[in-house]
Amino acid sequence: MLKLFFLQIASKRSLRNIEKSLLSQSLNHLTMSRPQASVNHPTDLSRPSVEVGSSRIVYPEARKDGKMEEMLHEYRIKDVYRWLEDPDSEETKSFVDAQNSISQPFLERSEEWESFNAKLTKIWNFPKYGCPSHHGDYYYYFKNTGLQNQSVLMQQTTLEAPEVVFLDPNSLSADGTTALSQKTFSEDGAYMAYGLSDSGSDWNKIRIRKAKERTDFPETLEKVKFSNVSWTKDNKGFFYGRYSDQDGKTDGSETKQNENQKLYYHRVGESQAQDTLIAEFPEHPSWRFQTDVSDCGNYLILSISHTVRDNMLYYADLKPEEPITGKLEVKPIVDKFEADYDYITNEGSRMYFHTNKDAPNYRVVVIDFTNPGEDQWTTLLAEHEKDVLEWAKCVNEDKLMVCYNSDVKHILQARELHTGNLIRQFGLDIGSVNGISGKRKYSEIFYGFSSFLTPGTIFHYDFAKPVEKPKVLREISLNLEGFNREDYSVEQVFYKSADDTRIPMFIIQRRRDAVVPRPCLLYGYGGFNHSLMPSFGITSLMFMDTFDGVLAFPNLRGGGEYGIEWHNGGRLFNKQNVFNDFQAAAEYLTQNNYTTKDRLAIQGASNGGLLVGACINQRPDLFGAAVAQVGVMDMLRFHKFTIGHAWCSDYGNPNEKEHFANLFKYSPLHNVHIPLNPNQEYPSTLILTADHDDRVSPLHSLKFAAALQEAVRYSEYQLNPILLRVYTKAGHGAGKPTKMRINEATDIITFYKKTLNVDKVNL
Ligand code: X98
Repeated sequence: MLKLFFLQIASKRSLRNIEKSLLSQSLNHLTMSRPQASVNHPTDLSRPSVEVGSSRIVYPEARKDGKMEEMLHEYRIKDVYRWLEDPDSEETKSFVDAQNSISQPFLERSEEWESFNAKLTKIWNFPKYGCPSHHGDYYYYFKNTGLQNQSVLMQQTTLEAPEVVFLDPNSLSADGTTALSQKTFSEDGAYMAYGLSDSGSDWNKIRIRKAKERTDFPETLEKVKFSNVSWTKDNKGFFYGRYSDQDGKTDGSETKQNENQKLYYHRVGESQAQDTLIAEFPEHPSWRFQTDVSDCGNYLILSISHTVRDNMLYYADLKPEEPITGKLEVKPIVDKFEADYDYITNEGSRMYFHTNKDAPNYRVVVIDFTNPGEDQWTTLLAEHEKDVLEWAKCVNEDKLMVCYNSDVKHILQARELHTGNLIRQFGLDIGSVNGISGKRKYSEIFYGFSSFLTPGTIFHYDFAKPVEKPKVLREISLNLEGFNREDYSVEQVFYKSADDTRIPMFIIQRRRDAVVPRPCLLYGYGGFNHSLMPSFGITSLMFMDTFDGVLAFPNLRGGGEYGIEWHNGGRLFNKQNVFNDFQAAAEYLTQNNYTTKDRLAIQGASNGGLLVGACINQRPDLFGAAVAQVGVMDMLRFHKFTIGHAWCSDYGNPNEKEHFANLFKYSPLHNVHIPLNPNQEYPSTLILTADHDDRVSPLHSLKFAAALQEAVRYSEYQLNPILLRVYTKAGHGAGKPTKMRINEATDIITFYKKTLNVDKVNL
C-alpha cells in the first residue's frame, strides 16, 4: 500500500527517501522498499468523493502544513496536521465542527438512531447496585435506579434499615457531567473525603462530608490528579498529591504535561493554603505517589511511580501523638523501578506486600521495615505456577482474601494471614470479581461478581459464622423482555497467533443448531498489564440481541492475564504481537464460520483505540467496520501531552532511537495508506473522542482522521466511510453520564447497522 506519511532515513552515507510498503498482505509492513510517492497531491483530482448509499460524503479539507517537518533520530518526519494539536485555535474548532457536521447526520440523524436509542434506553433501565462497605456507624453503597446520570451514594445504619441518600452527584450539575470520582472514609467513619470531576476530566476537586450530618466542610482542594487519599488514624486529616498552579486552563481540555506532583497533608476544616508539604522530588518531575497509612497508623508508605508499571517503596515514620508540621523524612525500602509492590497490611514492623518481584505471577512477601534488605524478605504466599495472584486484602483480623486469575476466570479464596493456608474458596461461575469490601476490624465481607450474561450479584459473608454459606445480598436483574441467559452460550477457545502462541478468546452468542455466519463484534485492548475479564456490557448485549450477533473477546498479549510474561509479550519491541493476536482472532472467527469479513466489526478504546488504528492500516482486508474510541494514534508524540509520558513503559520512549524506529513502524498516524486496490480499502471506520479527554488528548484522533480522509479522498477503491465524532463535555470515559453513554452506544450500534452486512434487526 502506498503510505501517506513518509520517512526519510538520513544514513551517514546518504539521505535516501524510503517509503514503507504494505503492498503484500503478509503483514510484512515492516519492510521499507518502495520508492516514495507524492504525499500532498492526490493522484487524480477528477475522481468522485466517497458515496455511501445515495449520500455522498465530501470530507473536509484539512490544511496540510508542508513546513512542519523535523529530523528526528535521522528520520525526516512530516507532521502536516500539527496545528490540530492546539485545541483552542479557531482552525481546530472549525475542523471539529466540520467533522461533526458529517458524522452527526450519518449517525444521529439517520432513521435507525431513534429506535436503537429507545431500545437501549429500555435495556439500560434496571436498578444497579454496588458492593456495600462498612465505615463507622454506617453502610454505604452506590445505587442507580436505572437511568440516573450518576449513581447515588446511599447510607444505611444496618443492612435492613431504610436507605438514605448520602451524596447525589446528580444534584451537582443539571446535565449530569459532575461525577463522584473517588471517596475515602476516615478510620472512625465520621468523615468522607471525596473527589468530584467535571466533564470526564482526570482533574479532581476534593471535599469532605460529615457522615452523621451529611453536610460538607467549607474547603475545596483543587489541582488534584492521579492521587488517592489516605487518612491518618487520628481522623484529623489526610495525605494527597497535587500539581502546581499552571498557566491557562485546567479543566481537562488542555494538553499540558502533568509533572511535579507534590505530596501534601490536609487537616479537616482548614483551607488548602494551610496544607503541609510532605514530600517533593523536583529532580524527578514524572514521579507520582500513591500513599497508605499503615493499619497500625505508625507508617506512611509511599509507592512512587514514574511510568504505569513498577514502583519504588519509601516510608516515613508517623508519630500519632505529634502534629504533622513539615516535610517528613522518607526512607527507601525499594529504590529501583523493577517490580510492582502493593501494601496489604502490617503487624508492627512486619509489612505484607503483593508483588511480582522475582514472581511473574505475583506473590505475597513480608518485609520487616527494621531489617528491610531483600535477602531478609520472606514469602507468605508463593507464586502460583499458572494462575496470577491479582490482589490480596486483609479482613477479619487475620484473614487474607486473595483473588487469582485462572485462564481469564477469577478464583476467590480466604487464607490465613500468618501461614498462607487456605481457609475456604468462594464458589464462582465463569466470570469476574468486580468489587470487594471488608476490613481487618470487621468479620464481614461483601463481594460482587459479574460476567457476560450476569449484570451482577452481590454476596455477603461473615467469618464469625463460618458454617454459613455466602448469602446473595442482591441479584441485579435485567428487564429485557425475552432475554434468557440459558439461550446463550459462553465458550472459551484458544487460537494460534502468527508466532503460534495460544491466545484465549471468549465467544458469546445465542445458541443455535446450525452454524451460520453472523454479525460479530471483536473487542480488544492488549496492553498495560490490564486483564480483559468477563464482564457485562449493555452495548454488547444490544449487539447480540438486535443483530443476532456474536461477541468475541480475545485476551491479547500485553494484558495481565498470564502475569508479567504476558504483559512483556506485548509491549515495547513486542507490541506488534498484540496486533498480530487481534488479526489472528479475526481470521479464526471467519475461518470457523462465526462470521464473514463484511459482518465483522472491531472495536477498542484508549490503548484499544491504538489497536484498532494499527490493525485497519495493517490488515484492512480483514474487517467490515472499525470503531476506535479515545485512541492513541500519534506514537511519535504521545509522550508530550498530559500523562502520556507515563506510557513509555508499554510503548517505549520516542526520544530513544530504537524505540522511535519501532513506534514508527506501527504508529496509526504514520502508517496510513492510499487504497490502490479493493483489498486495501479501509473498513468503515468511526473514530470517537471527546473535548475533555485529558488522558488521551483528542488531537490523536483528530490528526488520524485528517490523515485517513486525505488518503482515501480520491481513491476509487474506498467506498466505506471514515468518520470522526467529537463529543462535548466528555472525557476518556470515567464519570460519563448515563444519557451520554446511551447516546454514544446508539451512535456505535447505528454505525454497525449501516456499515455491516446485517441481515435482520430485532427491535
Ligand atoms: C494511566 O495513564 C493511569 C493514569 N493514572 C495514574 C495514577 N493514578 C491514576 C488515578 C486515576 C486515573 C488515572 C491514574 O498513573 C497513578 C498515580 C500515582 C502512582 C501511580 C499511578 N493508565 C494508562 C492509560 O490510561 C493505562 C493504564 C492506566 N492509557 C491511555 C495508556 C494509553 C492510553
